Amino acid sequence: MFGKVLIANRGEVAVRIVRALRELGVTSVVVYSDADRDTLAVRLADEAVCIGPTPSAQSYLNMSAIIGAATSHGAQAIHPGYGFLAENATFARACADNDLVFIGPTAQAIEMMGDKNIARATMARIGVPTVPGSDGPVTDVSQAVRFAAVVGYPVLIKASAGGGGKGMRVVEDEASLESAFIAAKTEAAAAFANDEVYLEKYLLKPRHVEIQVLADTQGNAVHLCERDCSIQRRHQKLLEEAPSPALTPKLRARMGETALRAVREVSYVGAGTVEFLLDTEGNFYFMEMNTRIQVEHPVTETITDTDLIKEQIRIAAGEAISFCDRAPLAPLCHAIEFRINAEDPDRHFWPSPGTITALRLPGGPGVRVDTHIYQGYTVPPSYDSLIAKLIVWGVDRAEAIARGRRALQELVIEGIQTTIPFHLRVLDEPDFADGVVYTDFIETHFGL
Ligand code: MV4
Repeated sequence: MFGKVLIANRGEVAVRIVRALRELGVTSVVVYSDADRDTLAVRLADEAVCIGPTPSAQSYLNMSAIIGAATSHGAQAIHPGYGFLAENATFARACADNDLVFIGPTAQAIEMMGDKNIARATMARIGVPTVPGSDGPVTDVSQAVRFAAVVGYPVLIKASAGGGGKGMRVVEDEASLESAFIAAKTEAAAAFANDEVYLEKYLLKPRHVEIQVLADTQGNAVHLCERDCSIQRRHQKLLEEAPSPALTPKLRARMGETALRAVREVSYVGAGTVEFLLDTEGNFYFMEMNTRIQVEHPVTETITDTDLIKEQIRIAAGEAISFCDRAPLAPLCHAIEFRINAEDPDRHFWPSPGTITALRLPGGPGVRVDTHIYQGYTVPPSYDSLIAKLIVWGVDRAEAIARGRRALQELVIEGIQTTIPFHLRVLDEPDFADGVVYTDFIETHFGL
């Protein structure tokens, strides 16, 4: 095991990683920007080092400053958390070049999954179901017209370098294909410096179901069931749950095995997530693979009784997955995570930074809160608006929902606006209670 690990992140995930390291008996070093001097991770970590000014380009994305801090503080490994440098192949390589272990997959695996078109082609080649579409990039309009005619409208133009909903265009008919194709390419070029696009049939009313996987360097690979992330607003997840209300044990086993086939094909190592769309007939299609630990990992930790951050660290240190001979194939309970953002749901979810004047965290049975906030903490305007994750669980979905409602009512955050009241409205929707959730849920139920 490592003696010292550097955490290249901030906020609740930095706190989460400090906790895992402490339990493993590993010394933690957290980096921070000028804006984050007074944060909980800085207070809880064994060591802390300022790596630059507030803008993330000069701090949390500053590779040389982070690697310099790791080297000068004697860390053997770097945990990137999520966001920032977590899926940056250049950073993973820079770590290796400086004799530092990047706690995550290889640069090669990050690169290959980062190109959504290559990832899709690789999955199609090994028989993982993909949405009907172009086999490869679409380079001119006439080619797009031909593919669209074969798969049928509506079609979706996606950027190869995109993902997470960025650079996508829905096309309803041939008349609008040319302008959408040009717009998608222009947008992709500006956003990713890569204008390559491909085409898929656009699925109506899909659910977003993703499989958590772990693979170690000793040849073990396990899946840890699914998370249902259908409740999103403009590609920002609001709440996640597991198990998915849409899966049967048989479908779970098939999706899990499919995700593991993907993992083995690319010799994946570490924690990862294979994203699928599930259509209304129970067909599932590979979307993309996230080569990082995700925000919603506590949902999986809860339903499988595991510690994914500790497993990531163990795997990076060359150890085997601690439970690889007894991976839970069925969820032990039902869990829901509510993302508490410093945003005003009454004002188009506009960011609401500021000082937290009063804070009451919920407790009692089936409640976990992952957060870096405290009374008197000032949420800076400079970063992501996630300030807490409330995770609740129960023996079944109904109990988890009741606990969620109860815990959201106990949770008080004063001084800023948050997404707490919006979550209560979601829980009150009859369709949510019935598990009838699709990726257009927020749009259709709230007009947002
Ligand atoms: C799709 C789709 C429908 N058909 N692909 C959005 C993010 C990216 N990961 C994939 N996305 C979608 N791809 C086909 N062929 C609908 C979406 C989509 C979506 C997916 C997951 C969660 C929320 C979503 C919201 C809108 C669209």
